[in-house]
Amino acid sequence: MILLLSLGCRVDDPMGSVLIDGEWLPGGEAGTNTLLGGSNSFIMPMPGLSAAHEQQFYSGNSYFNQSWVEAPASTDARDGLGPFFNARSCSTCHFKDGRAAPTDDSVVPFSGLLLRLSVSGPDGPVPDPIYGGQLQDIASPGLTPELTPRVTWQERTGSYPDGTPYALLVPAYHLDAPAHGPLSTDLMISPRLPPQVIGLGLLEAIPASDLAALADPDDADGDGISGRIPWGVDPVSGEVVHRRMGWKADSAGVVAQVAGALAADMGLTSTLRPLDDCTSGQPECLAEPAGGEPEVSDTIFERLVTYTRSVAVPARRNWDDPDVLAGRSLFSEVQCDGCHVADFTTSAFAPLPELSDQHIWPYSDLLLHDMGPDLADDRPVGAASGREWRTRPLWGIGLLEVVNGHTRLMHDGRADGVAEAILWHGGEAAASRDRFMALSAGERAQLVAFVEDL
Ligand code: HEC
Ligand code: HEC
Ligand SMILES: [Ca+2]
Ligand SMILES: [Ca+2]
Ligand SMILES: [Ca+2]
Repeated sequence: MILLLSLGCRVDDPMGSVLIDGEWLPGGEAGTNTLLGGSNSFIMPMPGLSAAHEQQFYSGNSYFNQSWVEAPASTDARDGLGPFFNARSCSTCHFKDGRAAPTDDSVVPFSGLLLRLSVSGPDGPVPDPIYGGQLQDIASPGLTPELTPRVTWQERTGSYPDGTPYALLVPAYHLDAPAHGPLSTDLMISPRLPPQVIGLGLLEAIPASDLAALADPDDADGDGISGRIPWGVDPVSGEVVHRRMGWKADSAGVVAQVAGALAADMGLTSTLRPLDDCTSGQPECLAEPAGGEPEVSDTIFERLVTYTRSVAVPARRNWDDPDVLAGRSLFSEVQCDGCHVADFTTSAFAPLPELSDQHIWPYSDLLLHDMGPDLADDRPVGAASGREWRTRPLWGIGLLEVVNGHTRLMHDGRADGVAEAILWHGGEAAASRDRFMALSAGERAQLVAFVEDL
């Protein structure tokens, strides 16, 4: 059947809609791996890469997986970790390029979930004067970690209109033993789970004009869904761009995100982020030795960027299953695609020309949406308000369980599985959620089966 599709046929589904040629290759021919499942689904290079870029992919892969060490060390190419950090390697949080799960009730340390911090400033939020823009719960020897974060979960029960009960978990965050001075009384916290890092170069290659055409900031068409462009300065070009990375789209692109991850998550400086995450309120942090200036050389940085851009998206597995096809129609019917926009064609992409002109299926408009008070972190950042989140691409989502052994979804991992994720949707997505809830149990299962095939 796979052969049939790649020869250009179309498959009619029972609901009468049509599976489009190539839809089972969400990253396009250049960007999809065709492993068809398994725990290595997220670690493959995009098949269309040139030989030179593929070599850089494998080199970047080793830096993504290696553990960095504190300075000074005999191994100059991998020292500089800390003084404050959350993990020793990218792959601790993005294991096999997937996502870590949030920790259980009161278990420490956090295994990948990050807490971003800010306080109110005269012109908007600014980093906390002592604890900075992110909480690090590990420190180099001799330093005390910033504090001990803890999460507790409370059950919230409800039922579908047909009477089927459900139980959701509501997280609460506790910051124990602040070691560097009292916490600000107006401290704002944003919890973030590490997402899978697949297909990111393809997301960068979507023409900005195609995304802008989807924005409807004043909801002119009256469907209850607005969608704003996350404008922000790109630290590389200095230009105002449509920011594309992060749960709140507060990072311009892969380059900015990698520099930010190195500096804030691991305490590793680069040309773009030359300072560790120490504040003037943490003099012992500022006094620690550095592992070079910068700690991550431009060559290693570029390898990491090429790698992070060119991890392939997995092919769909059961696209022709009748339930999956029915779920595909229901996905549009209840207007999940008001935000999770199915497909785009990439434009010319200078960093990796191989990714140009690909028909891709990320299921996201990459716009900011008000998702209601329950999901709000009440911490504005970049263009996003305290209630806005960027539509998550859904590609690869069905393989998280086989890759990472869990099914925790949404920005803080509060949802276990697709149905719970939908139940958490509010704000602009409330009408779509309600339509989902009103479906029969069988139809709900079909819609979930479709999402799990992505
Ligand atoms: C301590 C855990 C942790 C470590 C270590 C870490 N990340 Fe992440 N990563 C995250 C979290 C959490 C997010 C979501 C951030 C956000 O929404 O602002 C993220 C987001 C990303 C994204 C954006 C993906 C998207 O879809 O928006 C990229 C790219 C990325 N990380 C790459 C890296 C690289 C490369 C490294 C190593 C240099 C790294 N990360 C290290 C936790 C981590
Ligand atoms: C108004 C826009 C909007 C609509 C409509 C919408 N979503 Fe979402 N979706 C989002 C945003 C934004 C997020 C990320 C929210 C967060 O993490 O807090 C998200 C997250 C998700 C996630 C979790 C993704 C992950 O990687 O953890 C799933 C699954 C999902 N949506 C499925 C659906 C389905 C199915 C529907 C239709 C019933 C739907 N969504 C309708 C905007 C929308
Ligand atoms: Ca350092
Ligand atoms: Ca900090
Ligand atoms: Ca609208």
